[in-house]
Amino acid sequence: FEASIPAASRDLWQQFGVTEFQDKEAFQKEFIRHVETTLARSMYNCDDLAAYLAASQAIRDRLIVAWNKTQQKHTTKDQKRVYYLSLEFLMGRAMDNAMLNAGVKDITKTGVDDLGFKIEDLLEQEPDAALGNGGLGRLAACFVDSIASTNYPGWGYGLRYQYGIFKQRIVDGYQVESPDYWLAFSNPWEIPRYEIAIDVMFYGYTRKYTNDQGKTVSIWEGGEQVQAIAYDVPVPGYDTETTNNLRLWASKPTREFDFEKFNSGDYESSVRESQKAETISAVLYPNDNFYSGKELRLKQQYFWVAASLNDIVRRFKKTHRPWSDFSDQIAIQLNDTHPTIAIVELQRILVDMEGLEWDAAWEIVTSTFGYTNHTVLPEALEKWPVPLFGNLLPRHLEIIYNINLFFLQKVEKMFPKDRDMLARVSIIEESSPQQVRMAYLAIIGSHKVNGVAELHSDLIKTTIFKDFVAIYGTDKFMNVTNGITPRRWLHQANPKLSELIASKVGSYSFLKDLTLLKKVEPFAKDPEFIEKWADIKKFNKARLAALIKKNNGIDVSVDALFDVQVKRIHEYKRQQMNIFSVIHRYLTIKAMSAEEKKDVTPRVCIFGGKSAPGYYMAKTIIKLINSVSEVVNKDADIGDLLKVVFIADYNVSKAEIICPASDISQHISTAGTEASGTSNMKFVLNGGLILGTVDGANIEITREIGEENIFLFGHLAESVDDLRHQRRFNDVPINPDLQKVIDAIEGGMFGDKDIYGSLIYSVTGNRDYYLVSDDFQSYLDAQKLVDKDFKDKTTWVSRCITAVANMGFFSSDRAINEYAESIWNIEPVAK
Ligand code: TH1
Repeated sequence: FEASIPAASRDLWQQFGVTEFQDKEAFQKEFIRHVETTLARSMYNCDDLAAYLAASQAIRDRLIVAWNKTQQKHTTKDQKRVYYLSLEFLMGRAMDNAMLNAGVKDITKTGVDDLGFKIEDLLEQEPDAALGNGGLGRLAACFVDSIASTNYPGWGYGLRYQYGIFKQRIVDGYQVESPDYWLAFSNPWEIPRYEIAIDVMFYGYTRKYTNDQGKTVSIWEGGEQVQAIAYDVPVPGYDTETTNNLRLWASKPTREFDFEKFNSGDYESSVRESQKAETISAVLYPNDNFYSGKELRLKQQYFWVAASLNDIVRRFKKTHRPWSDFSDQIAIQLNDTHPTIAIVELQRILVDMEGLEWDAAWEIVTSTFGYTNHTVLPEALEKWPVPLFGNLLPRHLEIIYNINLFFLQKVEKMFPKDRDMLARVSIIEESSPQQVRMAYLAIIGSHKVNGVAELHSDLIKTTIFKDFVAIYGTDKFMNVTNGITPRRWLHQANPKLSELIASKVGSYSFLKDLTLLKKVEPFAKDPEFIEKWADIKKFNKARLAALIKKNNGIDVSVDALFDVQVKRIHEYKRQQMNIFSVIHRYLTIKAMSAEEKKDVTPRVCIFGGKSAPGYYMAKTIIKLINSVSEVVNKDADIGDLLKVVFIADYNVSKAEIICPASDISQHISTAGTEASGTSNMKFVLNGGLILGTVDGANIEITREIGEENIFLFGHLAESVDDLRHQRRFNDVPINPDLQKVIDAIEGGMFGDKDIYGSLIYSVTGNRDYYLVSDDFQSYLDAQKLVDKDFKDKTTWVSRCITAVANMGFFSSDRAINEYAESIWNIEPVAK
C-alpha cells in the first residue's frame, strides 16, 4: 500500500499512537486542550457552547481511535459487509449516545462538573442531526446503531444535507417553517474526507460503438459533472469495540468556476455553475409518505447512489477478487425505492465499464440487492416521468428498457394466456407521459423484498405486488418487523426506568438483549415495585410538563392522564379524528353538572408533528388543534379537566422527553395504511399504554404484551375497501357524535369556520376516505374505557409493567439479526 509508513518507522508510530482516555483526569486534560487549541478560547471565555464543542471533540477523538481499529480489523478479516442505502438518517443528537456507547458517561459527567459545567447544559447545546422526515429516517438511525452494537460489518450511505427537516413554529395557530441550518457552529461528529472525491455525471447522451471484441456497446458521454465529497460519521456500538461508519456525501463543483468567463470579467456567471452543483445536497425534501416528481430529487438520488456504488466497487476491486465474488462480499439494502437507481448503476458499471456480459452482471446485481418497502399509500410510490428520466440519465433509461425487455419475455413465457399481465407488471407504465415504476424495478433487481410489519408484509403480497408473487413465488417476499434501539429509546430517554429495571434484571444486560425485560414481569404485582414505577412516570411527566410550560406557557397537572399523539401530520394517521374527539370531550364536559364533573378523568391532550409545507389539509389540522387549544385551555368551566397542547417543532430530542411521559399514546391510522409505526414501540417500552387501531406493528405489540394491555378499536383492514365503497355510492349517515362536533366547528366555536371547510368536507359528503366517521363510535368507546381504567392506578401501572416486560421483540438488534441471517447473509465480526 503506497501511503504506508516504512517498516523501520513503525515502532515509533506504535509508541506514540493515540490511545483513548480512560479516566476523568485524562478526559479533563483533553477537554482543556480542545478549549485552548481547537477552539482558541480560555477559561475566561468558555460558555456552554464552547464547552459542548470541546467535550464532544474529546469524545470524538476517542470514537475515531475505535473507528480506525474497527475499519482495519474489518479490512483484514475481509468478511462480507452490508451497505444500508438511505436518503434519510434521522440521528438526533450524538453526544449522549457517544458517551453511553463508548462507556465514558460517568467520567465525562463528573469531568465537566469539576470544571464548572453541567453535562445536561452541554448536551442541550447540540443541534439535532435532523436528516430525515419521520419513521423511515429514524429507523435507519436505529439500524446503524444496532449494526454496530451487534458487531456486524456494515456502513450507512446517505446525503449530507446542509439543511435538515425545517424548523416549525406556530404563529397564530398556523405552522410556519424556517430553515434548519444545523451546521452553523461546525459539526464535531463528522470527519471530512476531502481526498475521497468522486465525479458524478448527469445529462449528456449515449453513443453506440463497436469495441475491440467486435461487440456493439453503448456508452454514456457528455453532460454535467459534479463532485461528491465524503463526510464520515462514526457510529459506535454499545458495549463493544465496534465503531462503524456512516458515510454522507456532499456535492461540490468539479471546477471552482469557469476561468474563461472569469477572465473576461463575467464574475457572476463564472460562479453560477459551482453554486448549482452545491444545491444537489443542500436540502432534505420535507415530504413523508409522499412522492413529488421533482428533477432535483432525482438528481439527489442518483448523485448519492453513484458516489456510494463507486466507493463500494473501488473497495471491492482492491481485493482483486473475481466479479463473481461480488455478492459473497457485499450486500446492499435499499431503504424504500429512493436508491433503486443503484440497481441500474451497478449493471451499468459491470457491463459498460467493466465489460461483463449482461447475464453475468445481472446475476451479480440481483444477488447483491435487497429492497425494503415501507408504504402501500399510492401517493408515496415513486414513478419518474420517462422524458425527465431519460434527459437526466440517458444510459440508465436504456438499461431499464433492457431489464424490462428480458423480464417481460420471461413473464410472457410463464403466463402466455394472461394478456393484461405484461402491462400490469411492466417497469414502464403506459401513461402519458410514460412513467418508470421504481418499486417494480426494485423488486425485479433484488433477491429479497420485505415489508416492515406482519400485516404490511402480507398486504404488499396481496395488493400492490400481487402479480410479482405469482411470478417469483412467495419465497422472495418476507417480513422483517421494525424495531427501535433500546439504548436511545430506553436508557438515554428514561434513565430512571432503565435503572429500576436493571435493579431487577441484575445488570444492564437487557440493553443488549432486550428479551431479558421478561425478568421484571413477576414484579408487576409487587406493590413496592409498582410504587417506584409510578414515581418514575410522575417524574417523567413533570419533565414534560416543564417543557410545555416553557414552550407553550400552559400549566398542566401531572396527575392528569397524559394522552399523546406525536408523529408527522397526515390524514391517514388521523390527527383530525383525535382533535374531533377532543372537541367531543369538551362539549360533553361543558354540558355536565358540577356533580357529574367529579367523575371525569382529567386529561392533557398533547399533539406534535410537522406537516409537509405544501400539504394543505395537514396544515388545516394543525390550525384546528391550536384553535381548540386556545378555547379549551382558557375556559373556566373546564379547569384542569381538559387541557390541549400542541408542542411545536417535534423532533428526536423532544421525542426523548415526550415518550417516557405518556399514560396513553395514540396510533390510530386507518387499518392497512400505517406500514409499521415505530413510536408505538417507543411509548410502550417507556411504560405507557396504547390507544390504537388494528394496524401495522400495533398488531404484533398486542400479541406480545397481551390484548388486555392495549386499547384497540376500529374496523379491520379487510373491511376498508368495502366501507369506502359504501360511503362513495350509498347514503351512509355520518356518525351522530361526529356530527355534533362538526356543528360546533361550523357554529364558529373555534373561530372562523371557513378555515375548516375542506377538512370537514373530507370526512363528510360521500367521502371520508380514511373512515373517520366509520371508526368514530368505537374510538369514543375506547376513550371511555381508558378514562375508567385510569382511575385504578395500581392496576394501570401493573399493566404497564407487564407490557414493558414483553417488549423484548421490538429491539432493532432483533430486526438487524433477521436481516443479517435471511437477507444479507453476513456474520458478526469476532473480537
Ligand atoms: C414510514 C412508514 O409510514 C411507517 O409506518 C414505518 O414505520 C416507517 O416508514 C419505517 O418503516 C415511511 N416513511 C416514508 C417516507 C417517505 C416515503 C415513504 C415512507 S414510508 C419519504
